[in-house]
Amino acid sequence: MNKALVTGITGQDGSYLAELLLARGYEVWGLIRRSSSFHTGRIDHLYKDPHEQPRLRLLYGDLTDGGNLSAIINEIQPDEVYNLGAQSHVRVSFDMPVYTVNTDALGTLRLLEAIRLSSRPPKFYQASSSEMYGKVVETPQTEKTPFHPRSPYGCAKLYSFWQTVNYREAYGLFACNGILFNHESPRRGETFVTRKITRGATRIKLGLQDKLYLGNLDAKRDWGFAGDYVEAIWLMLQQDKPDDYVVATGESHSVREFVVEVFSCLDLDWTKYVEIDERYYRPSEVDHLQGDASKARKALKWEPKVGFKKLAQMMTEADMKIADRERIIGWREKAGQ
Ligand code: NAP
Ligand code: G4F
Repeated sequence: MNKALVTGITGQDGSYLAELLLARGYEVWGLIRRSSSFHTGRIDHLYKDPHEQPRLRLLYGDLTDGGNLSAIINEIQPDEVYNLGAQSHVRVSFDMPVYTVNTDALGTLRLLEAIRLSSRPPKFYQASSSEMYGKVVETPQTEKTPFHPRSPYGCAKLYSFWQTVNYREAYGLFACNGILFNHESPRRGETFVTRKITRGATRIKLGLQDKLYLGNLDAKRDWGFAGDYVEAIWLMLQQDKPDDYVVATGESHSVREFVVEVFSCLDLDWTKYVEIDERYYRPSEVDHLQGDASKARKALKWEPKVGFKKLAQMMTEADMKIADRERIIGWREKAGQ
C-alpha cells in the first residue's frame, strides 16, 4: 500500500486530496497543527468505523519545526509527500510577512532537507502558485512566463518554487511544482473572495445580513474547482519524470463578474447590497491572472470539469444550506428553545 504524507490536510486542498488518495487505496498521514479549538471539520467525514484500522492518520507537526519534520519523515517513510501547508492568504501576508516567509518559504526548505537526508527519499509535491506571476508580463501565463511576485506570500512561494527545482537538479529528488491558479469550492476559507461573496449573498437572501463589503472588484482571476485541481496534483507524482506544471482553466473573470453571477443565482440586485471598503485593498495588487494549462492537459491528460458558472452555482447552493441552518438556529434561540 502506498503511503502519503500531506501537510495542510485540514485546508481546502488537503481535504480533497486526502479523499482522492484514500479512494486510490493509499495510507494517508496528515500533519496537523496544535490548536486550542478543533479545526478538522473538512476531514472529519473521512474517519470511518473507529474499530477499523484507519487509513487516515493525523500527526502533530508544523512547517516551522524542522526537527519534527525530520522525525516524521523518518518514522513514516512515505512514498509521496504533498506540501500544501501554508499561510495562504495574500492580504494577510502583508500584515505578517516574516511569519508567512517562515512557513511558506523556509517551511518548504525544512521539509526538502528532511526528505533529502532520509534513507529513502519520497516523491515531493510543492504547492506553488499563480501569485508568483504577480505583475504579469504576458497573458496567458505558462511554465515559461517570467515571475514578478507582488506580495510577501508571492515572494515566499517563489522561493519554494526555486528550492524545489534546485533539490531536483542538485540531489536528483523526484520533486514537482504545481503552479496552481485560484481554485475554490464549498470548502474554501471564508475570507477568500469567492467564498466571502457566496456566504454574504446567501445570508443577505435570508435576511441574516444587510451588506457585503468588498475591496477591488476589477481584479481578474482564473477560477477553477479544487476537486479538479487535486487530480492534477496527484498525476504529477505518477509520471516517469518530475516536472513543473501550470494548472488552470484558461478563462478569467473579474471579482465583479463573480458577484453578479452569485447574486443573480439568488434573484438579488447586487448593487443594492455590495459596498466597497478600502480596508480590503492590497498595498500592491495582482490585476489579472489567466493560465495556459496546455502542458498539463497533454502530459498529464488532465482536464478541468467545472467551469465558472457551475462553480459559482455549486458554492452558492452549499452556502444557502449553511445560511438556512443559521436562520433556524436564530429562530430557536429567539423562541428560547
Ligand atoms: P488553506 O485552506 O488555507 O489551507 C492551508 C493549510 O496549511 C491548513 O491546513 C493549515 O492548517 C496549514 N498550515 C498553515 N500554517 C502551517 C504551518 N506552519 N505548518 C503546517 N501547516 C500549516 O489553503 P488551500 O487553499 O487548501 O491551499 C493549499 C496550498 O496551495 C497552500 O500552500 C496554498 O498557498 C497553495 N495554493 C492555493 C491556491 C488556491 O487557489 N487555493 C492556489 C495556488 C496555491 P490550519 O488548519 O491549522 O490553519
Ligand atoms: O480570493 P483572494 O483573497 O485570492 P488571491 O489573493 O488571488 O489568492 C488566492 O489565490 C492564489 C493563487 O493565485 C493562491 F496562491 C493564494 O493562496 C490564494 O488562495 O483574492 C482574489 C482577488 C484579489 O485581487 C483581491 O484584491 O479578489 C480581490 N478582492 C476584492 N475584495 C478581495 C476582496 N479579496 C478578499 N480576500 N476579500 C475581499 O473582500
